[in-house]
Amino acid sequence: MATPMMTCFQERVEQVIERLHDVDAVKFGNFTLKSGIQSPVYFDLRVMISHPDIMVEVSKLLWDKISTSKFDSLCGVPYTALPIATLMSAANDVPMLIRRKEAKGYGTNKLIEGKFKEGDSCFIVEDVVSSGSSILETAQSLSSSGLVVKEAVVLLNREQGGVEKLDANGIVLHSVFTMTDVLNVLSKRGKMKPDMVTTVAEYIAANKFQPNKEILSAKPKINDVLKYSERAAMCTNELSRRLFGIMDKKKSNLALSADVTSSKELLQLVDKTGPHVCMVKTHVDILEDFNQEVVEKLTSLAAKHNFVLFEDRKFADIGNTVMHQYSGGVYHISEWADLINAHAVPGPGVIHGLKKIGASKGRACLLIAEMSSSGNLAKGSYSQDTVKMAEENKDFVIGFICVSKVSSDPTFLHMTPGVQLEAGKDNLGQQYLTPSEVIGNRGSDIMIVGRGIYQAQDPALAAKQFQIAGYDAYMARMAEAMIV
Ligand code: S5P
Repeated sequence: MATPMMTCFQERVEQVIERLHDVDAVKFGNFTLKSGIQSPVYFDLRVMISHPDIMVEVSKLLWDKISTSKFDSLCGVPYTALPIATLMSAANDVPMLIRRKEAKGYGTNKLIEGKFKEGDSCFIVEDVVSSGSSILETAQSLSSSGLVVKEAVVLLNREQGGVEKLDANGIVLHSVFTMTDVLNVLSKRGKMKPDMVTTVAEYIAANKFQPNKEILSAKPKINDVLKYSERAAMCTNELSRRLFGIMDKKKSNLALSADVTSSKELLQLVDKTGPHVCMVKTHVDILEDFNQEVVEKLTSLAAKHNFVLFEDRKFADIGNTVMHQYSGGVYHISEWADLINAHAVPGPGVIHGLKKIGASKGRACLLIAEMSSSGNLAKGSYSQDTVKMAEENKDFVIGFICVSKVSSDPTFLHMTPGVQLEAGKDNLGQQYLTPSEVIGNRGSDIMIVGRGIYQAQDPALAAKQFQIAGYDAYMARMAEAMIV
């Protein structure tokens, strides 16, 4: 029963909490959460979709929470919040946007569905927040498409750091109720046995986010909390030091894979996208009209826009042969490419041969520890042995081509190909992950993007979008490492 002092809003919140309990969206017992933690309370708010009356009331409560804010559109985080946002949008005549989660693989390749223009503000809607990662990921997609996200609203705040993490990323989180509110309401309304009330209260207290110094420094994930500038200072290799410095200065962890086949197209593409990248990767052997003038122009563009030049030659032969391939032939790669890469399959001789040519010129090499294509064989012990080989040759090997972080050494660079704004694949085995997955979740340092940029209608704009998405993911990863 509501007390006379209780506001109408509070009373409605209590009723919804009780209804959620009645339909088993809130359960008490002994549960193992996705994180492996044992919990006496379990929320499965998805069951709401089977109860339209609850959905409608929840959408009204969420709306009442945000009705004084100003925004151009709403965006529900998939999946449960999608229909909730739809109800809010329809009832209040506010446009909605949808952030695509799955690959579309055809058509416009749009990341955000719905009509908007650059600079429009969007309010994010979510059902439950724990650490805030899902909201942050959605916010990053929206902002990389030109939208401004300053606020989000959630039905249930689990009080596990979401508010703080979002705040660190410039987003204010509003919530209708917290886990403590759920406990208070259900115990007051006689829905829980007294010993369960104590157990849940203890669980909430033990898992509650405490923004104190000890927690901030509890789990430093070494190269997650180190800034590019700090990592630059730790590097003994001149090229990796320079590269981290460029990433810091240009706020870019984007490498353009400039896989076009005419020199003119290559130079135009690189000049347009140069301001947004820390690196340009080439396959000179696909140029139909290669000549030395092209590489001279490329190196002057590298100086003009301040990026590193990486020839993706993937050397994979015995030391003596790769020496010739690297220094001679038509391309004279060692004369102009700052960085090259090699497969570890021939053994350390491939590195020693390349080093003989490149080290004295200040060049460096990446080893291919993993690949992005489906069915590739670079995995498990092969990848681990590749990392060992790199560790033994740190004077010349400065990092890896990989699809997730393979070494915790902060002076090694992790570079990941197979990146698009939407996950998916091409029809020849290439597999794509998103910038937030690659940089944010998998701990890579640089994302390599080819067709996502040079096949875009406006490659410079696409490069800018990738630059923002990649840098936002890096900042979010840093913020997360600080509060985990
Ligand atoms: O495992 C790999 C390694 C590399 S270097 N997978 C890759 O796709 N690459 C290269 O990255 C590939 O040769 C191409 O130049 C680029 C990816 O291009 P996109 O068009 O698929 O983005």
